[in-house]
Amino acid sequence: MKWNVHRGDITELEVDAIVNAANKSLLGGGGVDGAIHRAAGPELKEACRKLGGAETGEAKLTEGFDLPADYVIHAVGPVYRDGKHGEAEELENCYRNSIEIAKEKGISSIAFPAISTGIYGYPLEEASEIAIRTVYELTKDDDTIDNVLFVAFDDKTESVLSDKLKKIH
Ligand code: AR6
Repeated sequence: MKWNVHRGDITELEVDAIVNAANKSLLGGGGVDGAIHRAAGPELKEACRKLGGAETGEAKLTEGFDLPADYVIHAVGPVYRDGKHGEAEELENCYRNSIEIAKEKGISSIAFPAISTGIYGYPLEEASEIAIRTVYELTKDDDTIDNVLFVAFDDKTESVLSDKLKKIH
């Protein structure tokens, strides 16, 4: 099966690419971003410095360095305000742009964290709906990407993502 919810730490996954829930500086931070930078080692930060930051909704690629994953796709999720400031479109763009990079690179397995649902405060139900719908639509007819993992770090995220995934296919 192509799409699965995986409960665990994204930094441990042996996939072609993991996606990072980054901020606009792309220089690291807390949450999953901090975990990815710690596991990848200091070379990741050096590589990120050369990217010159990114806008909300954008995604940029680096190697994975000490991670089991070959690549990291750094996507900048929106900070949630009230849902009326283009947050949904920006979140959708994170997933869309990450998939686009994966296709360009010929990546066959990719893992996503629940972008924006931690420190950035995006309501979990809505963010999960956007994540699953966007990724499913962009990969269902694609031959290159054959394994997509939606990574949940806690019970609630696991149950909401699993629910949304069941409903879509
Ligand atoms: N593996 C998988 N998921 C994780 C891990 C992990 N190791 N650690 C946390 N999560 P967050 P955001 C989950 O806050 O909301 C950073 O400072 C977490 O439980 O990491 O997009 C950046 O630099 C939640 O479900 O990202 C930005 O400034 C999900 O990952 C800001 O946080 C996203 O939570 C981005 O905030």
